[in-house]
Amino acid sequence: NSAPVTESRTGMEFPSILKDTQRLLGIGLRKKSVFGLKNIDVYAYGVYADDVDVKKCLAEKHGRHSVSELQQKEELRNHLMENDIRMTVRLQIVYGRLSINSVRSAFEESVGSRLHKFGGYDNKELLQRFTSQFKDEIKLPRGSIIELSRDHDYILHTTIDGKEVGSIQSKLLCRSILDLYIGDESFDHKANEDVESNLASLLHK
Ligand code: DAO
Ligand code: DAO
Repeated sequence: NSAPVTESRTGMEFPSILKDTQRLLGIGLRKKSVFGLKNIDVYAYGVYADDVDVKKCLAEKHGRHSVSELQQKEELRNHLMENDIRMTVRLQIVYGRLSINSVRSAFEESVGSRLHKFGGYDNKELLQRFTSQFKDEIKLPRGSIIELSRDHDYILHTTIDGKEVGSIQSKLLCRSILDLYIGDESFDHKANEDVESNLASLLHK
């Protein structure tokens, strides 16, 4: 089954398979309120994970578990974020007037808070290494595609419209980015639920 999946609120379409082996597990929407006045839809996102990595890693941990199904689903999502599983978060820009400065400051706020949460101290250096990839000349019109891919050994590759803009090896950075999208306080709980039910059905098949 390889038809694209549409994010219903924005109409953005996501391929169901990425990089040959990564399967779409969930879709969400990143909104932002501006001046407390209105909510803008900034981008839609799709969360993908490598099929083989998922089965290998999660089957070991959950194959014969007898915990309650609800508890198991949350655990599955956490294992996905914690372990060396190849994953991609694909962002498709909806808001057509993003400036690189607003991207940078949103990033510092949202990723910064997660680096603090998981690292326990201010990771200014790591944050700056990542934001230094955001060159002033980058344009992100509506429809632009940013992919944040975690490769084996926790290397995070960033691409914009298919071109790599940088890569950084950091387990903490990878974990922090994934947390934005499928963590307990993610941008869209719909994505968490999708991921949980898709992981559960992958395992019980
Ligand atoms: O100032 O025009 C504005 C509102 C911009 C909102 C910016 C939200 C940025 C979210 C990060 C996007 C990352 C691709
Ligand atoms: O939505 O607050 C957020 C987090 C945005 C993270 C997006 C990372 C974007 C990296 C690519 C930017 C290139 C200019």
